[in-house]
Amino acid sequence: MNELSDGWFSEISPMWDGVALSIEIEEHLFSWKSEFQRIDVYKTRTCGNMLVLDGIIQATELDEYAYQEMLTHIPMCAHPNPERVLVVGGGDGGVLREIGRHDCVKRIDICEIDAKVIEVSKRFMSSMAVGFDDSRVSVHIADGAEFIADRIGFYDVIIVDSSDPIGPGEALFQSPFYEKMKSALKADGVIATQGESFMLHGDVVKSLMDICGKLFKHAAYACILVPTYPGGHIGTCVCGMSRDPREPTRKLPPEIQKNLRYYNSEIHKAAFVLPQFAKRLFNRDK
Ligand code: SPD
Repeated sequence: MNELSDGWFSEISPMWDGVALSIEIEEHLFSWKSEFQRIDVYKTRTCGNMLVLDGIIQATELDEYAYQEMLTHIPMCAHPNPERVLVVGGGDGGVLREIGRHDCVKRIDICEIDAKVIEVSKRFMSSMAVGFDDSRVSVHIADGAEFIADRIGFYDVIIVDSSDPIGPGEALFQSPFYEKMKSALKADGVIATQGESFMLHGDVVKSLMDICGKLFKHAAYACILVPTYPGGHIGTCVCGMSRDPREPTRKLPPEIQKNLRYYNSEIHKAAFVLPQFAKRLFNRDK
């Protein structure tokens, strides 16, 4: 089976062997091989513009809000007063857009390895890339693990919006990176990372949860519904030392909440409720 056939794009990967989501496309708007990966943008028939890295869907204009809101507002609302925030990856700007809704934030660093992703998102995915317009944002084109190495006890919240662990995102799923993130956090800081699917990639999610469980007092997995990700869902692994991130410490003010489409305080808590197989997978079935 080919990635492009008869006007349909199919997302094929060994990470979901024998299963592929197909999306009907109207136009192949852009294709580029950067130093790190192949970047494609399609105009789809029903999902708006779609950003694809190395053949894997990163975001469609139809449903990107679900992932970006949850990956952002869960750690941001688990923290009582996040002022310094770091995004690793996230070159499309969607997570920046969501962080920017929080008035308490004073500084937002984004460390994206591939400058071309930012450039392409600004051109074709403007409803997400609007996040770069916030004056609190500083952009760093660098490797995330190297960037955080010398920032000790600096951030209130770190959000890792990575691609899958095949390709440039691989190191972001391994223990040394989590150790560095822990060092870069303040004592009461919170981390949220792209946590993959507990149904399709149990081994990857278990390994992440094991790494986090050893390093942090609190480590929990929240599920997010996203129709255009494999299996229709994805997760985020949320960790901290001083408080349980499953409980929001702040409710978003009505003027922010009214502009969101997925996140609210109820789904913050509910997203962490695990099905039995996942409790077993994470050894939390007691
Ligand atoms: N299987 C693809 C997971 C992609 C997660 N990152 C998406 C980036 C959107 N900001």
